[in-house]
Amino acid sequence: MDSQTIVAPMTPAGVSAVAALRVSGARVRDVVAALFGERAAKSLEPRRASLGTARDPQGGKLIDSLLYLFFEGPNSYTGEDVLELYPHGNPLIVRELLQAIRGLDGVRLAEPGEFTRRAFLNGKMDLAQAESVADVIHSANRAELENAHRLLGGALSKKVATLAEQVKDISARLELDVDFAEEEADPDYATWGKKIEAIRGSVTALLESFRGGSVRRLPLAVLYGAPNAGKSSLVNALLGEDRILVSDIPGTTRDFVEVRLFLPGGEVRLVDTAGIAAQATDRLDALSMQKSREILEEADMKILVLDGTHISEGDTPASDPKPDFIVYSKSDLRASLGPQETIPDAKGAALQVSSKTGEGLDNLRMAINGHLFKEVGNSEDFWITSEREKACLEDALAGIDRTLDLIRKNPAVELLAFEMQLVRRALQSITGEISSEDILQSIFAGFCIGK
Ligand SMILES: Nc1nc2c(ncn2[C@@H]2O[C@H](COP(=O)(O)OP(=O)(O)OP(=O)(O)O)[C@@H](O)[C@H]2O)c(=O)[nH]1
Ligand SMILES: [Mg+2]
Repeated sequence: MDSQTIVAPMTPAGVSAVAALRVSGARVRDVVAALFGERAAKSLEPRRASLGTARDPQGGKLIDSLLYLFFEGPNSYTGEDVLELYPHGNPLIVRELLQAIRGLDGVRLAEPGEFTRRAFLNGKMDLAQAESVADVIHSANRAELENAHRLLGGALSKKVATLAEQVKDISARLELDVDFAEEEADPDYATWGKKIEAIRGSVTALLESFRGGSVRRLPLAVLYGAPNAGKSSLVNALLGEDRILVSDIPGTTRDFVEVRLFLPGGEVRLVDTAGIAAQATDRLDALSMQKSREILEEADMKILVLDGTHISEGDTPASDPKPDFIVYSKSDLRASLGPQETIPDAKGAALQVSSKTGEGLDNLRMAINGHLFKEVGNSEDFWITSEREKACLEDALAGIDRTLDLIRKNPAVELLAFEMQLVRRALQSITGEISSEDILQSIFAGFCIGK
């Protein structure tokens, strides 16, 4: 590993209350001395926040007054000495601090993921955990986040270590068995076959759990229905703000409008569309309706909004496209209607709401949440997200299949031992017990700067 000290901002460029920078390496104490003075460096205490005035080591010009925190290696994220700085979140300050620090001898800008890479190389975490750090940062919903935390906690690492241990164990005992069996009889291959089948089952299950997370797309719910049904009002009510123009003129919404809605399971895209009438009134109207139909094709959840004050046979669930959920709007106005107009029941997939009084809105949120987000499984469950880990498991599986094949043919034990060694190596490379510079390069290049 190169011995240079590295520095990078941890927060994105832009104005914020506070920004954060991280420095890691042997020269961290010198960085403190250069920015805050020798006295500050001498009195540096691990894990104690200090308030200081950072000055440019070159000209002595004031950069910012800020809080900083020192972690003494190996008790730090990277395992090296680490300094975290929390200046005011002005990009100008962040840039000046960065320049002042990287201007020092032996200090350079960190590459993406380099802090985590050092954490791996210094044994603070294994490779599967290091990869899950990126998952924790990029999880788009609650379920993904929980999974990422399980991986970071070592759920996969433990599982894989157990499997690798079992392979080693079988391999060792098989050799012993063969030694003893020597002239008398063949070893009991059937029993070993069963044990290897069990390992095969675990590896296959892990492989099948794979869910690529690289193209993260927020789930999409689309509201559609006849003009004036109350779609735009509903979006405003769900958001709690008057975001979209609403009027009693049918055809108020022309283009579709997208907003973000935060639900317990995560963030979703909610789209309000132009009302779809049986007949277009003009060319513009036809174009609007066309756009509504297009976005509906992408929807993960199609929510049909029906005007609850005008329920007639024509606009019930048979509508095109088929809804995943039906909302009867304007429930506040229904009180004045006769009881004969009952709302058709769509087996729990329908709800009455009022954008005026808020009736039914919470239930609608929960319905969208339930439709778009999977329930998080019990705390033992996790899925793998890394293509690299998937490839390692595929290698392991191929090796297991070759081993089983050999066993069926009563082979030389050396051949079996060789194949099982390959299986073990494939499993071990998941956690990085075996890894190469190329592999590390490709993993950490995808990380954020400063992580
Ligand atoms: N009383 C009451 N009026 C509502 C409610 N929701 C909508 N409205 C009224 O219904 C009319 C149409 O509402 P919009 O939200 O513009 O309907 P829309 O479905 O977006 O209509 P288009 O954009 O034309 O397709 C407006 O006059 C709203 O004030 C409700 O829950 N209660
Ligand atoms: Mg509208």
